[in-house]
Amino acid sequence: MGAFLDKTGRIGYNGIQRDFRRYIIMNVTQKLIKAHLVTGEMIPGQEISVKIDQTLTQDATGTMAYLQLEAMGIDKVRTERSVAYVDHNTLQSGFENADDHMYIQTCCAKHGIYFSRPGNGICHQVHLERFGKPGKTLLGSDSHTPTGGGIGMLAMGAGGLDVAVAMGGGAFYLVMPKVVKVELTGRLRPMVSAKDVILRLLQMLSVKGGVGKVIEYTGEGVKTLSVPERATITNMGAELGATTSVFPSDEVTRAFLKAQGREEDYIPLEADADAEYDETVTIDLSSLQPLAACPHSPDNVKTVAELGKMKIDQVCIGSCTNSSYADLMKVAAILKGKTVADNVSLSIAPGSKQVFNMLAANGALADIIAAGARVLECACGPCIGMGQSPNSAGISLRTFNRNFEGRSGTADGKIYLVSPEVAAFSAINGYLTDPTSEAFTGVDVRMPEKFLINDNMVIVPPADGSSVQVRRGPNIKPFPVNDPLPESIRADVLLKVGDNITTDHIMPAGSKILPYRSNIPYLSQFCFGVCDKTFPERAKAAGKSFIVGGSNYGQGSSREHAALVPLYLGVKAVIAKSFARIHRANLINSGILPLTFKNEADYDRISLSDTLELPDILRCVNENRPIFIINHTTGDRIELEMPLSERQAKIVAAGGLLNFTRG
Ligand code: MIC
Ligand code: SF4
Repeated sequence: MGAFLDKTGRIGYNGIQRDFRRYIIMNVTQKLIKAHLVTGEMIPGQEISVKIDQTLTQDATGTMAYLQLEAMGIDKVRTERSVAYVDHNTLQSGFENADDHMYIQTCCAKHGIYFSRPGNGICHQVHLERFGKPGKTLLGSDSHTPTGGGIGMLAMGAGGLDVAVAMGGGAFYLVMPKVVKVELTGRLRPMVSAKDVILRLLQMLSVKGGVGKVIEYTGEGVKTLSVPERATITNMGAELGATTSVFPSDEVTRAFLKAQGREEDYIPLEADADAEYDETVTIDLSSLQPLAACPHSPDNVKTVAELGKMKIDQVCIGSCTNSSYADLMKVAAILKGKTVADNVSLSIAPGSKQVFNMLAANGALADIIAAGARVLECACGPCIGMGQSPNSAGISLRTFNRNFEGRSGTADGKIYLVSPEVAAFSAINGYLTDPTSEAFTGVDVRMPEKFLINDNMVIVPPADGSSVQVRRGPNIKPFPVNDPLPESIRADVLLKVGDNITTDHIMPAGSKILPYRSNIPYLSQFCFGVCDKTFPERAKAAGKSFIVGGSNYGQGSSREHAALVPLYLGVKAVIAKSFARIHRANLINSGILPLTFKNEADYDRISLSDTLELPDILRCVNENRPIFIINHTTGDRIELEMPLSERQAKIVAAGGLLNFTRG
């Protein structure tokens, strides 16, 4: 026990003499897990827990995480570094968002958390630049936390409650993942981008291809990718449903950290020569072409060439996937001296103040402005529907990571996910453009030797925050807490949905709703609004209900609101073909049962409005007995499954993690 990663990136063991250190053949993922393992065995499929070194929150999930931290009675965070970012709810069209920012800021001062002020940038971009460290674990209340895998971190997304527990020094529980080796060979051709690498992988593996897996990149091609390029790839690994994605930490990583004035944070970390993997995929970087994910799923990928010169209405450049200095320098070079086409609205949101400042200092921003781009603040912005919704049935090209139906704020908007190169050329031409077919290739952006470093928008917490008064505005309402699991549950099916339901379906975001992330009763009116507007009212009236879903239920965001709001509305269980990782954990944490069909075909044996009963469910959970449900409407008896670890069974029986931790 007591394994750690030493300065050379090897696993060392405390209490064993240096010379006798065991040295076992491992891949990067296994090394990172081994060095942080608290409980469990590293056998894929088994529950393990790991120590968390760093945490991050963003404001849309952060308020809930800090309310939960307070409810757990934690005075001061026990991590090496915890950072709270404000990047999602930066539109201040009323008092709500500003109130939430104030709440988070004062909470940070009280509990020892660094506070990244609004304007400083998108959490994942800033964390990569200023705080992430190879060899460390990072847990974030945002599904794109795996961005940190770009510098060799084990970086995972989770619900706010799990992040609150980690801030209090508690371990993070997860299923030991399988490790997929993605062998990169060759080198990207000019105008083909890191975005095309991850889009290709999504095309190959699909939005559920990564569930229960870590995607680990190896091979000669790795060396040809800069840290921001690697981060684009690990960021969008979230769309594969993967637990996380990781690159080795090498000389490229060292150069990045050095340029960020943090060379001392570097350790090398690579897979041992004969390391084993559960699966292998090979991608020849030299053979890739510019790609686009078509509406409404990140895995609906086609080549830009085959889509042809489609007329477009909007282009949005930014988001935590593609808003680095290098990305925006490429965009500026393409836009220089040109004008955005008459039929196109182009918006650009730099990922961080560092990026924005550097573009301003070197004149690239002037080129962007001169071309007619609408420059937005450094924040998530249009990616989460905070403004820039496209026109009716509008076609929008975005360098973002998600194109779920309705997420842009325009119900019939058609969103295509593309690289910065495709986005910039298309904005000028007014139609979808394959950049490899353009004559202009004068884009050769090098990583700067030194980034512009100015952390003045990060507030360091006082050593003793005990006298700080936490300021709570009227937008902050208490969050719902479940009752312990009853002996049996009888209720009606109030919603039946299909495959790949996203958390954006369950609990939409956007500028009208997002400001109410701290107000579950208000939010509840919009639950499943995209699928069935009558659901909230019917669920409230019924008092308790079941939801039936298809496969990969709950993919996408880490927002625990997609569990807390159903909890508030009385949903007792979701019966689905399969679940996405973070959402399943959030359901368990809320005490909502995540049940799966033993035989997927039984999905057809339950209809909307059927009355179902889970007899003796408490005993089944406590004693790990087979679970079945009775369909009183049809008389059917349907076998279900709910594989829970011992700890998860206790959480579910207690009615959620908060009840469980409070004892
Ligand atoms: C997203 O991209 O969907 C978000 C908004 O960043 C979410 C978090 C949230 O819903 O607040 C995520 O990815 O986890
Ligand atoms: Fe923000 Fe979009 Fe990234 Fe989510 S995916 S963190 S909304 S930029």
